[in-house]
Amino acid sequence: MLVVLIILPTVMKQRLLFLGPPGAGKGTQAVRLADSHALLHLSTGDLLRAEVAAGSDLGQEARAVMARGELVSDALVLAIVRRRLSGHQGGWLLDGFPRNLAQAEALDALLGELSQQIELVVLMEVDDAVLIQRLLSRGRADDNEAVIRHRLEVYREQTAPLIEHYRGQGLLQSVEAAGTVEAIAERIRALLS
Ligand code: B4P
Repeated sequence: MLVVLIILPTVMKQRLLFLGPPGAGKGTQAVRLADSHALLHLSTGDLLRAEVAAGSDLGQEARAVMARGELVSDALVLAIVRRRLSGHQGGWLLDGFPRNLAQAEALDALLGELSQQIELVVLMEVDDAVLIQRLLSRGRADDNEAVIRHRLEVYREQTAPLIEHYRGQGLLQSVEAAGTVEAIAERIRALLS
């Protein structure tokens, strides 16, 4: 009997969203993955810091909010994301956005308009003690212990509800985000096919 094997090419997921507490390593992993898979890396944190550094009106509005560890206004962040995603044809990786349910719903609406859909949400999970240690050693302007603890509270209150939002859409996969950068990258890569 002749057996014919048909091997279909694996289609990698290429519209991704990284979710997780501050310091989980979203930015660290996003830069690597976007580079190796030619994805547009959209980090709202980086884009806001660039506005602050440039001293734009938007940056002046964002500066104090970020220094307190709170969330910048939804309207401002959404305007940034809309500008970057509109007209972009290839894959993308959203890092640090959305940060609350209002942003998630606005993103759903924007992606509907653009006829694009999220293919995978990666939840990066790691203990608070590890997060605090990582952020203290990074030492960015918003990385002192009081502000870090406040950012963790903001995460729990405003961002963590997105876990159920995306689980309900069947998009969520969790990754243990402790260990070496390479080991975590490998866990994430395994979710893409
Ligand atoms: P973000 O820029 O998103 O930063 P983050 O959550 O603090 O860090 P991330 O998880 O990306 O960790 P990273 O890889 O850098 O937010 C900053 C602020 O911007 C927010 O507080 C808010 O004010 C504002 N903002 C951003 N998006 C917003 C939105 N959508 N709406 C409203 N406001 C918004 O890693 C952290 C450190 O750990 C680094 O030093 C890294 O080198 C290290 N590290 C990473 N992986 C490691 C590993 N495996 N082992 C050891 N160290 C590791």
